[in-house]
Amino acid sequence: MKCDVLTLFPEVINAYLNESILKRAQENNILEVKTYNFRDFEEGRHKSVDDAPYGGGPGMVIKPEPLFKAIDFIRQDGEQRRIILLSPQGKPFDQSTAKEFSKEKKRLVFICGRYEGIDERVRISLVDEEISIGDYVLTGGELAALAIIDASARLVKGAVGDERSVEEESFSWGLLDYPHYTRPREFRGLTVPEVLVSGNHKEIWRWRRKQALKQTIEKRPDLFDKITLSEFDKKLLEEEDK
Ligand code: 4FV
Repeated sequence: MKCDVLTLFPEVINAYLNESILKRAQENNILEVKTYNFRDFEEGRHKSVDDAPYGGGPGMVIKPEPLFKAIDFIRQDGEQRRIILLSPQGKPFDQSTAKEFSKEKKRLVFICGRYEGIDERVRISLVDEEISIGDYVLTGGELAALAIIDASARLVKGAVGDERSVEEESFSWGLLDYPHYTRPREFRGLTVPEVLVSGNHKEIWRWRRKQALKQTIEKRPDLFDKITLSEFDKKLLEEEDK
């Protein structure tokens, strides 16, 4: 998975990517992330990348020139690219998009806005797709770019230690996750469900599937409505809890 991140704060991106799983993924050439400060592509003494909005109103808008020049520059290597703008107007990001990006052969270019946003001509002429990580307004697109790179890169084969942890995670079934427990067996009077220490892997699997289904019904009925219940799931949900 190869990415370019256009941002006014490359250190924010590098700081997060320089830890843990994502750091190792870069060391193992599973993930490559290049950051570009698009202020570097602005001429003029002040290198100002923003200006007042036409039509008036509060705040500032990022000018088209530095972003067009930055994209022209990175495209010189002739590599195929998908140019992604992070914004609240974008298509909601989800696990299926993460899966798609984890397999993408083209370089993913993330444009991180700041201020009120970027000049519309960037979106019209350069952007292939717009993505949102949620219905709220951030101060910048960096967190959105990091969330998308994180959720996608961890699905690349070899990124996480045990592949099962991404294959078997409930979201890959379209469900919320089942509860997780670890030692101690009893903590402040709170105990671990018997089935999980029974060694009966079939029963453990049934319990986890049932918990994932129940959690999704309770917490995310919108997600539950999207899944097709198997006969097994229907019987599981009808069964009384042991
Ligand atoms: C955002 C989001 C987001 C909008 C103005 C950056 C900010 C500022 N990006 N999902 N929600 N972006 O709020 O992706 O330029």
